[in-house]
Order: sequence, then structure tokens, then C-alpha cells
Amino acid sequence: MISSTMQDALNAQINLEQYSAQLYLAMSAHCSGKSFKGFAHWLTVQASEETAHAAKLIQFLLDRGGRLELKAVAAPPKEFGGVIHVFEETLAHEKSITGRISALFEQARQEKDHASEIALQWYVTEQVEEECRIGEIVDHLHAVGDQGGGIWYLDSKMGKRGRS
Ligand code: OFO
Repeated sequence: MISSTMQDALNAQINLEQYSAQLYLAMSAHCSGKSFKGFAHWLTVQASEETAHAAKLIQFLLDRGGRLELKAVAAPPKEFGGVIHVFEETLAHEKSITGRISALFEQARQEKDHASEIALQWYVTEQVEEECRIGEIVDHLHAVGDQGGGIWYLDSKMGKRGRS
């Protein structure tokens, strides 16, 4: 049986993963509105991944006999500025999620909750991947800038992201 403190922490993380999905959907719509269909596609796929991250945590919580407490998901911002800013914000958001995952992992260790620690390892690894690939996108965007043909080339590349 999972502790009530770990149950609360996992419920909070589930809410954050759901917020991540909301945020990326809002960013996707923003990019789409600027005709950057490739960036919009990439962010929609990312939103689906976040929904899957929440679902995976929900299943884990239920498998441990915990109680799911879904809370209202915060509204994302309405304005994001240029595409470079969108992805800088994405990277900043993922870094904050990494911090939350690390804190959860630490909590599992302190509670000697081995099952949670092992489940959370997947999220630790996932965050390394998320920060790496989004960091690369930010670097590429900085290299080509917000104007000119380079950004449209990147847009077409981003549109090729498959669904995992
Ligand atoms: Fe769930 O990894 Fe991004 O937020």
C-alpha cells in the first residue's frame, strides 16, 4: 500500500503532467495561428506524450492501491510571442518538471518506497531525453533566427515527428 504522502505527491505530479499537455496544446495552436504547421505538429505530439505520462502515473498509483484525486488543470498562457520564445519556454518548463521528478524520486528514497523509486526512474530518464531534444531545438532556432528561410526549413523538419 502506498503512503498518503506519496499518494499526494503522485496526484500532484499527475496534475502537472496534465498541465504540460494543456500548455503544449496552447503553444501548438499559437504556432498554427502563425502558419508554422510543423512546430504546431511537434507540440501536439508532445502534448499526447504528456497525457501518456499522466496515464502511466495514474496506472501506477492505482496498481499500488492508491486513490486518484484529479484536480482542476491550470489554464496555460494565451500569448507566447515568437517561435524561439515558445521553445525557450518549453525548455524552461521541462527543467521545472525535472526538478519536480527529482524531488519525487528523493521522497521515494526517503520513504524507502522502492516500487515508487523504480517507477520514477523511467521519468528521470525521460526528462534527460526531453531536455536534450528540446535544448537542440532551441539551439537550432537560435542559429537560424526568427526571420528568413531557415525557420521554415526547421518548421518542415519538425512536421516529420512521428507519434511514439
Ligand atoms: Fe512529462 O515530460 Fe514533459 O513535462
